[in-house]
Amino acid sequence: MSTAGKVIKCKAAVLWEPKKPFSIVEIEVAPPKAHEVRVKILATGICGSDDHIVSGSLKVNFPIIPGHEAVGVVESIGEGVTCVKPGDKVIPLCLPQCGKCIPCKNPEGNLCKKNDFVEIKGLMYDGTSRFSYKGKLVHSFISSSTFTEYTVLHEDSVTKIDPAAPPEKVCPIGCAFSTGYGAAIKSAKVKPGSSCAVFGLGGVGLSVVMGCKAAGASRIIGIDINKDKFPLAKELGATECVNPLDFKKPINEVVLDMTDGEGVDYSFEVIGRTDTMIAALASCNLNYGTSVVVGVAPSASEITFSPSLLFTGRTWKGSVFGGLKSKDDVPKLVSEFMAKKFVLDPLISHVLPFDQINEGFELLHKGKSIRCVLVF
Ligand code: COD
Ligand code: ZN
Ligand code: ZN
Repeated sequence: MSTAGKVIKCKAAVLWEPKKPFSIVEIEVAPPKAHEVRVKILATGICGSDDHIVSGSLKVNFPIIPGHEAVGVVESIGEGVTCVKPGDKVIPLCLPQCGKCIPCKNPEGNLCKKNDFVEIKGLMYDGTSRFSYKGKLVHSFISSSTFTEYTVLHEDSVTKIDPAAPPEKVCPIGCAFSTGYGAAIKSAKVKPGSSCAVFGLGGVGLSVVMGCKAAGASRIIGIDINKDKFPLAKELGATECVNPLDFKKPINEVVLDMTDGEGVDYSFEVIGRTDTMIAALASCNLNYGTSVVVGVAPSASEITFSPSLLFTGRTWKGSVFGGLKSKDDVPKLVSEFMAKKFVLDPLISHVLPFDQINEGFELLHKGKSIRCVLVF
């Protein structure tokens, strides 16, 4: 029996307040309105940003259904939707691409004006939610909400992918992989034969390493305070790895020593700390080096640094979703994965049933997981 046009009752992981476990409850998911799409989620990864909601460092409206790195299948579409049809395999886009706003129209832009990143409201464009629990409104998260059997997305926030793509393998393309890989190839535009330093070797940092390698970098220095991250970083392309805790001098001086005093051509901060943002900047060449900030520091933090770090010519820039155009680039990355241009398996350290979501977050807290994927 078709569920199109009807309210669907399904399981979802709802967070009622920060610093509490998720409760899996039966919610109601309203049918998609005009230009919206209802999607059955097949697999969803747990990302650091979801954990920022749990820890309280990311300000959102509660109750909320987090999750934004997933693969699903279209259940039904609202009036006027032409980009997908029921049965299509899709990736929800935590960063929308409306195609009409100024950043969408600029070839170098990707922070679509319809984003729910900058000021997180957790509502659809019309200011309402499609989620409710016992009649009470439940908020969505960054245009996606994937810790639920069914979600409703605006058509700007969904993209069709190769139907043969394995859901539990390609879901990191919905966030971690694109964020890291794109930071190297699109935001930094790493050149063949160049040198790179990647600060932080979690799922996003390892994706930066893969991007640097794909771009033809000849030297990729991985930096992390957890040496257990080194073997995988080397497998994915790091030519050497260093642990700042093994040195008495600051890590940027270590990187200069390793590069005959020149510094690297490109450095990436993929931790989310202000001290490592400065260290990464100081690690790149003082004249033509580029340093890319990928990590998001805690909301109230500020940076003090010597302007001479920039005066000599360095470029310091940020990168959101790897600078990629989400709706256009996500399906391309899925196709490249299917064509074996890069691997994703090493990023997926754990696969758990959806009901074990709290165990998945525990693995992340203990530093044991790169990506934990929940399957429905
Ligand atoms: N020096 C070196 N390494 C460190 C230090 C330090 N002082 N502190 C921590 N680390 C290492 C940790 O050991 C760990 O290996 C790594 O840094 C961080 O990895 P994870 O696994 O905790 O995190 P990731 O890789 O999943 O994500 C990191 C981000 C900083 C990218 C993430 O938290 C973030 O800020 N994301 C927002 C960026 C974005 O655009 N997101 C899009 C939607 S979510
Ligand atoms: Zn737009
Ligand atoms: Zn994410």
